[in-house]
Amino acid sequence: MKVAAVVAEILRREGVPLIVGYPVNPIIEAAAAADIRPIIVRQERTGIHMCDALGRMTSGEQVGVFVMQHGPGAENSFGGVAQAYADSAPVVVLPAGYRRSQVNVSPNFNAFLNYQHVTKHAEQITRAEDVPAALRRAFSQARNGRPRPVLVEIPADVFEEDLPGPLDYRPTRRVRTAPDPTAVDEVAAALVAAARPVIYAGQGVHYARAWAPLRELAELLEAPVTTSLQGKSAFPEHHPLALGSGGRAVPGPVHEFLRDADVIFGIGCSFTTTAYGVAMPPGKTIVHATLDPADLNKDVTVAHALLGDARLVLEALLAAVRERLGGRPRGRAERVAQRIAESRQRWMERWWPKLTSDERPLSPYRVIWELMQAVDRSRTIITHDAGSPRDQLSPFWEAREPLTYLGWGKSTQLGYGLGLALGAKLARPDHLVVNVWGDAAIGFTGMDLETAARERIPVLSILLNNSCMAVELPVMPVSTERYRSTDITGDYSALARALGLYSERVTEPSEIRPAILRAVRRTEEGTPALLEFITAKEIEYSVS
Ligand SMILES: Cc1ncc(C[n+]2csc(CCOP(=O)(O)OP(=O)(O)O)c2C)c(N)n1
Ligand SMILES: [Mg+2]
Repeated sequence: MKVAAVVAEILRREGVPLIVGYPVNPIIEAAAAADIRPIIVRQERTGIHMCDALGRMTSGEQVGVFVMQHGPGAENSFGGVAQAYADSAPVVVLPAGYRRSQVNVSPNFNAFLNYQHVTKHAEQITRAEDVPAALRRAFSQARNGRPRPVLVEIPADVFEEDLPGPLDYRPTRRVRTAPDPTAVDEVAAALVAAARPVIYAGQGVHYARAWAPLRELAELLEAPVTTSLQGKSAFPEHHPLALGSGGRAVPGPVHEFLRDADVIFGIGCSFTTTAYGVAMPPGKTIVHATLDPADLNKDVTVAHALLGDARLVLEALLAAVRERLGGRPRGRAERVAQRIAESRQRWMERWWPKLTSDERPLSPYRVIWELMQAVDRSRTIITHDAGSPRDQLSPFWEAREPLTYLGWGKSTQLGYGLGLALGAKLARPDHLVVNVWGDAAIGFTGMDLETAARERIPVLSILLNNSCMAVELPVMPVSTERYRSTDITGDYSALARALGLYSERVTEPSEIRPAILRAVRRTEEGTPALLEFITAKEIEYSVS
């Protein structure tokens, strides 16, 4: 059995229904022969983003596998792997390598060496017989602990060899870790004693599918809940205790309630310092539950800590809090909910003119607001891109069902959203999947719209075209004035049509919703669509 066939058989045993890749890598042929669908992208970065979304959308159950060639393929994949590392998504990355005699010789790109700091585990195969053990390690690491990319580099001449003897491979599994019972008791006491607790939920809640116990704990403690961008949709945002998600731009209640809190309970989060997340105000008692000990006391000083799978942590806490409260909430919920509703209303009143604006060029806020009203949100998965679209979308998009919003920003690569949407659509073909991006973002990965058409992955792409990098205007006034350095141009609906998509260019406010409905219908018929909205250079965001 040749090494590529061995890899394909291991993928089959690991339950991998499809791989994403870019030639040349012998695993593509071997996978096809083993009835594993290979999806070919137009550049490696997008393919890795797709795998990243497969992992995120399935709570790590289906680990995406990406394959590419040695040298340029491995070099060009770096951004995708770095993004998955920063935003904690599991991906098994299988680059081919230069032949063993050349792989460690300058200037050949050595994936094992170069990917050290953007993977949680990387190795380079030197003998055919080591392939099964290396893949066992890779899948086990991808499934366990903090989800992040892993990499196994297989030199080209190893692919030419046969596995000596029969394949002995058992699929790997996820094993959950439960928290220290003493710490559970300590944290339960701290949460019950808190006068104004706020819960801050991160992506770990999605990976652990801990949505139900999160909600139960919030209702029992009668505590308001906010999320990180990555954790957005972990708690229903139309719930009376929901503050909305954090990010650079946030709904009004988020800062207000965090400022007012005495205890902040972070669950399945890292409390990482980032421009695309809320900073915890000073002087708060921080309670931190995470499965990664490296997170503890990293960016915030922690008063109480729990280590473990978010679901097991929340279930243990629920039992301990219930016992302390005699099984019932204390009657605070109504007052808390009322304060949240008042705060939200003040915030919405401030933004209402933009959300309903009749201006031309269109307000991006109006486009987002119309989109939210036009689609069935409980069956829609949406993601933003870098730039203003993220800050315009994330505060106002009210996510109701778990994993209906793919938020990101620990790294923030322009063009990430399209690959995420393609991967999410593969994971949830019955959902409408939308990416909202700007005209700079499409410049990075727009050619992969062709992948959507060719591979029949009917996503809806919402392009906010303001003919510039608006988010950079405040920091580039001189270069803009003298050299038009923030200006960019393009007819992206023509581009999308040329690549096989359904597309419209929308300039009239009254046409926003009808165009969205037409495009959604086309996606339901199997055709990906791009709507290009000609928008104003809006640079006001909900940041305070
Ligand atoms: C790969 C990469 N390079 C640079 C940046 C920095 N950056 C963030 S947003 C942005 C411009 C965004 O422009 P656009 O997508 O048109 O959105 P707009 O703000 O105009 O709505 C830049 C240069 C980035 N996030 N990613
Ligand atoms: Mg722009």
